[in-house]
Amino acid sequence: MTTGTRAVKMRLYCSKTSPYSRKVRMAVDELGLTDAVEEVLVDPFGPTQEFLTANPLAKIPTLVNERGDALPDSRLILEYLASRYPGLTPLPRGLRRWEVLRRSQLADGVIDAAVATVLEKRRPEGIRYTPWLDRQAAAIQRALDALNTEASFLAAERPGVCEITCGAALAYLDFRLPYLEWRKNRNALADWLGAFQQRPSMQRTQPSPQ
Ligand SMILES: N[C@@H](CCC(=O)N[C@@H](CS)C(=O)NCC(=O)O)C(=O)O
Repeated sequence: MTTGTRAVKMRLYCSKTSPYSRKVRMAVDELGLTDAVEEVLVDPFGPTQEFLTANPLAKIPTLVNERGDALPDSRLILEYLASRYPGLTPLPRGLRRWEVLRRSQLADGVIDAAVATVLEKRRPEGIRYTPWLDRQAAAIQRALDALNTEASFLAAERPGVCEITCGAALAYLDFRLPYLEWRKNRNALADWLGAFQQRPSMQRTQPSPQ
């Protein structure tokens, strides 16, 4: 009979195409936690009861941690993992903290607008709302212009929450909205992603159909 205790694995409800899920999957990889986190692939639009019990909002990613608490948002999960496990560049203290959080929020906003675009385009053509799509595209372009002017602050080594969010956002544009040609006139951001994409955490979390 085995008397040893086995560490409880965390469970990550996620998909291999969701950019929010990718943020968490990258962080798990960067933190060397792949053996400690079991990925449970779910479709938030066809959810299982088990997933709905973990997250009544039916959104991925959701992380059920070692204590059984379900964390229902990528930013929250990244904060949780970064506070418990060493490996990511921590948020700076003082005023620089808000600069990093501001940039991360812009990148999260790019993901929000890109996901909204993808969902709108899934509606039958006759009931797609073009002004809404135009609004999302314009928001993406403006936010990328802002990030491009600040790309020198993004690290290629030992990423933090901001780099992970930017990497997931830009790679999602390549995956779902390539027609936006986001690299045009944004060399700094394009160069940064080119280097960042070589990281194993980016390579191992490439989108794939489930
Ligand atoms: N703010 C959330 C957004 C999560 C989110 O919207 N995920 C999408 C998948 S890419 C989802 O689950 N959508 C289902 C829905 O909106 O009902 C986060 O950062 O985790």
